[in-house]
Amino acid sequence: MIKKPKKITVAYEGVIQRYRKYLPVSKRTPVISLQEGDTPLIYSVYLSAYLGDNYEVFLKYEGLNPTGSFKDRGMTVAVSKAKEEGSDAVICASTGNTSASASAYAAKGKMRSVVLIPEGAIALGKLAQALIHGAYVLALKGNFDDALNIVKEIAGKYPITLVNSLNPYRIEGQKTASFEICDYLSYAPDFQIMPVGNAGNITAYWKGYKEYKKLGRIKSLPRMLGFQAKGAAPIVRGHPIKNPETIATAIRIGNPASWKQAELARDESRGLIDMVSDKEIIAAYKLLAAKEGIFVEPASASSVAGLLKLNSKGYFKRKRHASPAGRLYSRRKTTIVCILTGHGLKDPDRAIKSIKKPKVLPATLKAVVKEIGY
Ligand code: AN7
Repeated sequence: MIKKPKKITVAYEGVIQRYRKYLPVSKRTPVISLQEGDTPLIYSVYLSAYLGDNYEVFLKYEGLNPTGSFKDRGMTVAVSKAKEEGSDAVICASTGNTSASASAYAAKGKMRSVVLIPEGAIALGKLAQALIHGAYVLALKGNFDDALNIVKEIAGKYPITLVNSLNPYRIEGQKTASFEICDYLSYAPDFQIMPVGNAGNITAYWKGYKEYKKLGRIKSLPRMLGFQAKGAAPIVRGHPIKNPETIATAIRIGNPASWKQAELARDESRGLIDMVSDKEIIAAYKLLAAKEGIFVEPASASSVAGLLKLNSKGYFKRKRHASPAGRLYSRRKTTIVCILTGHGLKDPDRAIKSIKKPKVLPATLKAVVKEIGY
């Protein structure tokens, strides 16, 4: 008798395969994937205890995507669709992570990539990524907003596909992160906190939550709480910032492309968009590393900085019984999810600048033992 072969376990294949029915892809779409997504939602022991008995805080660690940031979720869809439509080149402006992701997916898809970055203002790891993946990297004497204006014009005139989050496929891919959160929790969080730069990601998460609600997968929607850096907070201040400044270079953006959509997410969810200072960002950055063992880049720490800022004002207590769905939290704790958008290794310079340098000793047992206190 011939034995039936054992069922072959198919490895995880990335966000397009997992969420295919909710994405604008068909059988004809060539899937260009690096197995992005499926990132951990980590229960934060420290922050949950810090907020108190009625709260549970989770950290969505998007730094564990293949190129180290959430951009991969959007890039797999944008690059696959570009390929499907016959394009052989992609272009983006970037504060770093978009360029790292675009160049990796373009390499996988055998496409050319061109990236425009603000000179001297992107983290070293991100620059290394774009270069090693073979992108045509151009450093402009200007900021991200200047670079974005140029790539928009180029993509409008020449046969090269724009893969900034103005490309709607980017938003489609990135919405899968909210699906994962809901699938994991089996409900939607009460609050979601995230950094806001060009505002594509807050747009994407909100779209994802609304779609899951419509499909009946979740009963309520989270309040969307976005945080900009104080020196780069156009949405909070209500006008574009000409010369944005912050150590969180990823969100050093003065005129976000998805400004209106971010305000819509804020208002529809009855959330807020606020700002945190570089000092608050660095404090949260160090806290995550020291208390949770999670290394993020500074921009990502702004979500936890925002959590701490709102908590100190009693925000979560006031809002506890008034979620958008109007339900009371009798059966479970108030759930807060902070999005950690990028990996700490992206910006090693910042880590080294933030912490005391290692002490230099003579290479002897005696010196080491004495120094560590034995
Ligand atoms: C780690 O790479 O804009 O509000 O060009 O890299 O969707 O822009 C990066 C943005 C948050 C903000 N966290 O997201 C780029 C770029 C990290 C980021 C954001 C970015 P959006």
